Amino acid sequence: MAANYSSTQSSSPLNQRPKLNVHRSSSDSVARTKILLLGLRRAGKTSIQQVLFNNLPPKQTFYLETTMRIVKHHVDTVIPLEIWDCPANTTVESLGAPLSQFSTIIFVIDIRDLYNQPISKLVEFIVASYSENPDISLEVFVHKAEKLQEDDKIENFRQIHERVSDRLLDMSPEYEQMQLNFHLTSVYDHSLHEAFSRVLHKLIESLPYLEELLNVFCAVRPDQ
Ligand SMILES: Nc1nc2c(ncn2[C@@H]2O[C@H](COP(=O)(O)OP(=O)(O)OP(=O)(O)O)[C@@H](O)[C@H]2O)c(=O)[nH]1
Ligand SMILES: [Mg+2]
Repeated sequence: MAANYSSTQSSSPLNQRPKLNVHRSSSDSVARTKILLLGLRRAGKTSIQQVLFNNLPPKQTFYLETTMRIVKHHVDTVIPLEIWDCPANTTVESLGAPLSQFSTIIFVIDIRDLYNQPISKLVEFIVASYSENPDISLEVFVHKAEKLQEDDKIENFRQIHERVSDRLLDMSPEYEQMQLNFHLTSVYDHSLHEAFSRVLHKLIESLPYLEELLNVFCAVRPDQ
């Protein structure tokens, strides 16, 4: 199982970049890249969306109410996004859209939640995406990381990763090829912004070319 850790992650080669699934919604003339935000109840999905895109102070996330139905947020970053904040009981069937419409799944797991339930839910979505949309980016935010001391943080992170990998391998050896990216995140520090920025980088198709152009520019104009 290929896994990338946020702190050591490097950008994937061009041929491994997910193909962009850009869809136009009826209420909006802009083609938006869709991101699914999934996870168990109180994992922190809405907090992540609100802190990143609505400038909600992290402490105020305490007052957020449970999400009862899918809420679609339009966000204009470098590329226009549509982020689907889902209730905890969302399944592949109840999603109301095929997984082929999405470019990325961000699955949020509370770092203290080492039990079966979140892993089973994550695996259910991974398996469905493997057949419906193998190009989808699978990102796991091991969230509320600031709650644990450094050693426990690393240990829980490792265990969550190992359990997901073991479960997938038990189901089929072909899942070994799947690329899963794990990130340690918290709304209380920069880790959430860093993780989301890595997710976004993969979605900007022109980024490698821009980087290359800037490198050339710096090489020919070293004095600038
Ligand atoms: N310590 C800590 N608490 C967090 C963090 N992110 C969210 N929370 C808390 O987690 C609780 C649940 O957050 P929500 O954002 O409502 O979680 P959700 O996944 O949207 O929950 P549902 O809508 O019920 O599925 C709130 O009390 C937040 O304050 C974090 O990074 N660290
Ligand atoms: Mg919510």
